[in-house]
Amino acid sequence: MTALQRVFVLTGAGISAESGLGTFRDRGGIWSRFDPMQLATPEAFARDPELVHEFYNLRRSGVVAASPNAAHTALARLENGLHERGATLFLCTQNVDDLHERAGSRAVTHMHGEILKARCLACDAVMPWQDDLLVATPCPACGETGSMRPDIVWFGEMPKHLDAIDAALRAADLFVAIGTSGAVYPAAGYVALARALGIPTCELNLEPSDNTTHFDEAHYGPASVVVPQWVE
Ligand code: BJW
Repeated sequence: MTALQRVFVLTGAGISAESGLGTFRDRGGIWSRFDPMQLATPEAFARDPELVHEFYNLRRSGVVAASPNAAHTALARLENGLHERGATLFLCTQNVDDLHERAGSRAVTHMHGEILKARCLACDAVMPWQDDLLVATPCPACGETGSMRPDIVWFGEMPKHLDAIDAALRAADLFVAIGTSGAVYPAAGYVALARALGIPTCELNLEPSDNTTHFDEAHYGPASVVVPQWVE
C-alpha cells in the first residue's frame, strides 16, 4: 500500500450488512422478498407511487437507525492515511446509505444516489430528506405535489457521476471491490476495465462474487474483519 498513489475502492451492500442494512441478492436479501421490477424502476413509480414510497420509507428509516461498522471506519482511516502522504482514495459506492460519510469518509461518490435526499420531478431540486415521503408531500422548492421521489438510481436509469468515475478508474493504480456481487452494471464491469488497463485488482467479500475470476487477489470473510485487516 505504501507506494500507491491513487486507490479506487468500489463498495456495495455487503459493507453495510453488519450495520443491519439488508443486501439485495443474498439468501433472504431484499430482492428475494420484494420484486425489484415492482419497486425499483421509474415505471413502477409511475404505476404505484404509494407502494414505492412505502418501500423506500421503510428503507430510509432503517438507514437513519443504522450505524457505521468497522469496515466503514477502516476506509475513512485509509483515506486519511493516503492524504497524509499526498496520495488519494476515490471511494465509489453503489450504496444509497450515508454510513461512509458518518464513519468519517470525506469524499464519497454515490453512483446509485442517496436515500437521504429527495428530488422533485417538477423542478429538479434535490434536497436532504430524512422523513417519510408521501404522494401528497409538496415540493418545498416549487410547491408541486405528487412530484417528490427518492434521489436514487432505479433500473433503467443512468447512474450518477459516470465521467468522474471513469476518469478516476483510468488513473488508478489499484482497484478494490468490497461487498458487491458484481451483478449490476455498469459497476459490475469496472473490474474487467481495470484489468484491461493493467491495474491490479482485489476483492474483499463474504464469498466469491460473480466477477471473482477477474481479481488478482481476494480475501473472503465479513467486511468488518477483512477490510480493517487489508487497510492495516
Ligand atoms: C458481504 C457481507 C459481509 C454479504 N461482508 N460482504 C449491461 C451493461 C449495462 C447495463 C446493463 C447490462 N445488463 C443489464 C443492464 C441494466 C441494469 C443491470 O445491470 N441489470 C442487471 C440486474 C443485469 N443496470 C441498470 O439499469 C443501471 N443503469 C444503466 O445501466 O444505465 C444505462 C447505462 C448503460 C451503459 C453505461 C452506463 C449506463 C442502473 C442500476 C441501478 C441499480 N439500482 C439498485 C437499487 C438502488 C436503490 C435501492 O437501494 O433500492 O442499486 S439495485 C441494487 O443492486 C442497488 C445496489 O446498489 C445494486 C448492486 O448490489 P450490490 O451492492 O452488489 O449488492 P448485492 O446484494 O448484489 O451483493 C452483496 C454482496 O455482499 C454479495 O456478494 C455478498 O456475498 C456480500 N456480502 N454480507 C462482506 N458481511
